[in-house]
Amino acid sequence: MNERVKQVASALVDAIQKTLTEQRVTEEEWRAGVGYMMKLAEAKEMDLLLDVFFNHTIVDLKAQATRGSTPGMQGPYFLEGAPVVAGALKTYEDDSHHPLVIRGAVRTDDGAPAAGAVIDVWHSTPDGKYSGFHDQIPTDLYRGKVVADAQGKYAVRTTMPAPYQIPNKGPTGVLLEMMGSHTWRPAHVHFKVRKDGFVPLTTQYYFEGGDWVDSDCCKGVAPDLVVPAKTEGGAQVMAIDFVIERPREHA
Ligand code: MBD
Ligand code: FE
Repeated sequence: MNERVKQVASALVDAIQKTLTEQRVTEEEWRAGVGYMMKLAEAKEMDLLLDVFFNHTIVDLKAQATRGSTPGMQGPYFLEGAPVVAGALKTYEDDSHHPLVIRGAVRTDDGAPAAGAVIDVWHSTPDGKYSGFHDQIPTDLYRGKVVADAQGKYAVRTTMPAPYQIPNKGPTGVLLEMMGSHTWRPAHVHFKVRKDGFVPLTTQYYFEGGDWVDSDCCKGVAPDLVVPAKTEGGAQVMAIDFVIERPREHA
């Protein structure tokens, strides 16, 4: 027996049973639902579907409790082993997409610089794919670990990510469309900021005025996570200061 699993899983089962009853779901519809879940597993989209519908709920709960920066969704495309990069993420060699500079500082919850904090940065290719997951794109492209200096400052160059479309022919995309939603996420950059003794900060940021910022199919956009449009020397600038917090004694 596991008390927590019992509590949460029992509540989920109750909620589903209640919905099946209220909606007077037929046996035929039930079978279609079971078939759908089988297809989801076969297409290896279980994590995608769960992220699309529920990751933002978990993140909203985290946001209510943090003294650090606003958290965001991790999404399904984080890889733990990204290379440490100096100055720039590796991109396609012929990537002529608009340059992007991401820079700012990492501080701790008492305002001190978070020297040596490690920031995992990852985002889509210019054609809206993720390395290591789509089209056999090598895993070291468009992702890397950026190390903050002694003042907590960091900067990294890359190229602009593109809006990301949930694979629209897979089971997740098909369901979203049957539910009357589109399958697009606004262009975004993912971050995971870590330093020993602090709670890891997982978040993602969006570009003001970008397509789908107001109608993200994953409902991941919080006002704090939209950065103002700013350009400098021909590059788009994403200026982000992060705050990481110490673990609480009574979580
Ligand atoms: C993504 O790129 C993403 O960030 C999330 C949260 C869900 C699906 C695709
Ligand atoms: Fe993403």
